[in-house]
Amino acid sequence: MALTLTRTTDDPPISAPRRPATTGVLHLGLGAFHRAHQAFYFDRLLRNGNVDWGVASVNLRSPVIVEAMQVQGNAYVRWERGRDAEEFRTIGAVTGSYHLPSSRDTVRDLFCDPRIRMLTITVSEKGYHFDPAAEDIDVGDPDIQADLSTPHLPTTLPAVLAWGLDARRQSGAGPITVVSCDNYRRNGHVVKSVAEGFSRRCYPDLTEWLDEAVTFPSSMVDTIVPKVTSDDIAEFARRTGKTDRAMVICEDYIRWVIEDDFAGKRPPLDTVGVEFVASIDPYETNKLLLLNAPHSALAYLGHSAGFEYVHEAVKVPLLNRCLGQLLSEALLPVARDIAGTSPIDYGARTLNRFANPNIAYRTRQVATDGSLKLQQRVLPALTWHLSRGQVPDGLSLVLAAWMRFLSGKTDRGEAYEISDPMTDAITERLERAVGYDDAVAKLLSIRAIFPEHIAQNEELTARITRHFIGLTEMGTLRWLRSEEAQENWKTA
Ligand code: CS2
Repeated sequence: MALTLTRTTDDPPISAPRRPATTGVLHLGLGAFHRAHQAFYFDRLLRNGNVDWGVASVNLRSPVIVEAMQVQGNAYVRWERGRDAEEFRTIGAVTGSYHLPSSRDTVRDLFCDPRIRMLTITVSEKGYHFDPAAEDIDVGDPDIQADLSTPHLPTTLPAVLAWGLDARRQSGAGPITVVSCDNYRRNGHVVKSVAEGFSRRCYPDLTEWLDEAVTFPSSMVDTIVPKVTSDDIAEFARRTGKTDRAMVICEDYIRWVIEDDFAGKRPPLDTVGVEFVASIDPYETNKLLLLNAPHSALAYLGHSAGFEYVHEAVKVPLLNRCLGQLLSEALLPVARDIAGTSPIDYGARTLNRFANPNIAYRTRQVATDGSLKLQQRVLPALTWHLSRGQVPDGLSLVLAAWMRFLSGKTDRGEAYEISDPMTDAITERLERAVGYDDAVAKLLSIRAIFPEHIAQNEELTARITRHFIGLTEMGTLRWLRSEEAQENWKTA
């Protein structure tokens, strides 16, 4: 990728932190998003001289990034890339990196540290093991079953939370605020439900304490963080003479909104750009609707059409028009009013952000875990329209594009693996399906994804099927260009 970027900070890449912080935050899920987002805000606090909010970061499964962080003394570079400006910034707010399976005692001690008042989480949607119908942990999930039988060796988020918080209760370390930073609607409610669900079964004394001493405010996070490649690391080394195996790349847009419901001391994040609000509802609705939904739409259509990256796909006039239409007809009508942020401007900015040529975000990365992502990003808007007797064609197209993606082959016949927690259910349905209609019907019949009112809507099913056949038979771009596809938009 050609970088025509200009600005760098004085900050020498990967130096030791200016003033070491005391650990005030525990984080679960030491992925790139955490290093580019929450750690950045805590680093801003540290730069302002506020040393109480360093972050101890724990990875639940892989040791790879933990080892890279440890080798670098937990410092790493956050490489922010706008369209024509860049910034290298050393993040020094991480005070320790831990791999849960090999550091259980240390992690338990962190849960029991009274200086830690906030616990943040990024484990992606599937990490919650949440059963939305039961508002509980997914007890059918093999990982949850394993944790239920050996709760002292937790591996999943619900089990780790119950185990760690129970240790905190017993230690008398006091209240704590748990903040989910994943793209889940009402993510505070989701994380509370899974923590309670696990506690009820394995730590009965904990449930009352959770009510008294722990709060779970929902939060909305927003910044695009592509996967770092070995080429990126090499390019960084060429530019700076340093090798950073924990560096992150991100765009120059960032936002974090948190419900103001803290148990005890609240970090002064409002001094570094975080917004504390009474209700997260409009913020998360608009983010999922106006950023994540078009992101998924573009990912499924773009990937099938042969585009590896989001910024390439969004430049294709046909796909760009399609997203514009999706936004104006299906998504913006559902958006909420927020003082100071117009949904139309946010939506337009979204397409601009996708087009940033210095952020190489893989369409495949967005396309993974569709069975969970679509439930958060697309189905609520669909429910909104269906309850008003409308069937927006754009949303039917997104679902058809996802179904098309599940075939495991691009329009040019290149094969790829489907990565989704519901792959088994999906494959089983598709293998039994006879013809397009049946495939659509069978996928819609997966109740863990599609509620009855969506699956049973005949007009919606017909529209999805039409798009599914068109996309598969003609290929993505030819279908979208066809008169029949254009006609569908008009009749919605
Ligand atoms: C993306 C998100 O991969 C995906 O599913 O839609 O990670 C997106 O980049 C972030 O939510 C942006 O805030």
